[in-house]
Amino acid sequence: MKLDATTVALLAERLENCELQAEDTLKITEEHPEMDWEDAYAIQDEIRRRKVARGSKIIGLKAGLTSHAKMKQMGVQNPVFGFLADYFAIPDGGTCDVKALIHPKVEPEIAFFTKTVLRGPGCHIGAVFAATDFVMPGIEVIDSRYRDFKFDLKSVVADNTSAARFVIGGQPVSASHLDLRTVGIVLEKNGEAVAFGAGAAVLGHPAAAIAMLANHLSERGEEIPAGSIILSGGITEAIAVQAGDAISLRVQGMGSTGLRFI
Ligand code: 0L1
Ligand code: MG
Repeated sequence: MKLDATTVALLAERLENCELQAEDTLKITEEHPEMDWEDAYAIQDEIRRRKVARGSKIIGLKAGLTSHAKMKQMGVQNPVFGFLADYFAIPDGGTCDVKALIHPKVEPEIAFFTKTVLRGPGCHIGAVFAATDFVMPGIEVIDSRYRDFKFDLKSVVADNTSAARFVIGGQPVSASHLDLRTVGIVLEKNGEAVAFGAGAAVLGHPAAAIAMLANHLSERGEEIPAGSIILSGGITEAIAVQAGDAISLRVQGMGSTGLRFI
């Protein structure tokens, strides 16, 4: 690590306050170009600790930048990992108040629900299938705390990978009853199809993102707990939204989910 504990705590406080007050900031590597990956995840961990200390529950995890479309959109080459707090969840068909966010975008994803612990190293998609109870369509609402979504990967990791809200809906389906590589998705904004794709856009198979997450956590002595919800990453590039927009995601064989921005 290059940053001391005080700096990590101050950066976590600043980023979390930006999230809670819907204010943006410059990417933190401007001030701390020396920060490394350990620092970035340490800042994210401190944000997580602050939320838990205030009574939030961590209900799941997320993989981000797992598709070539997202990597190209963001100009990066590696996935990143974050956590999902209880208050990020929006009921299916519910509303999301844009006043609580800075510049939200939506991503169509496949959500995995685990029934047993999943741990690396050496986690592979077979182990992911064995540990998965079911999968469902999910829409992630991302909201980078960085001005104009201008960041680098370490700044994004520190900022909990832009996690903000999500909605899950449709049919719970056994992961082995569908070929998640060829499952087609359509994302609609105000009734118009704005993004299309198939599961294979996520690292060749969305379960590969979950395996990668388990292997990443094992390097830090952690695991994916049983009973987690995990967002496997956007299948297409992210779509900007504003108050008044209605978003729905249809996933072949899994039904649909949606939310409205107010
Ligand atoms: O979930 C994601 O793919 C988002 C990762 C962070 C980068 C961004 O804000 O787009
Ligand atoms: Mg995402």
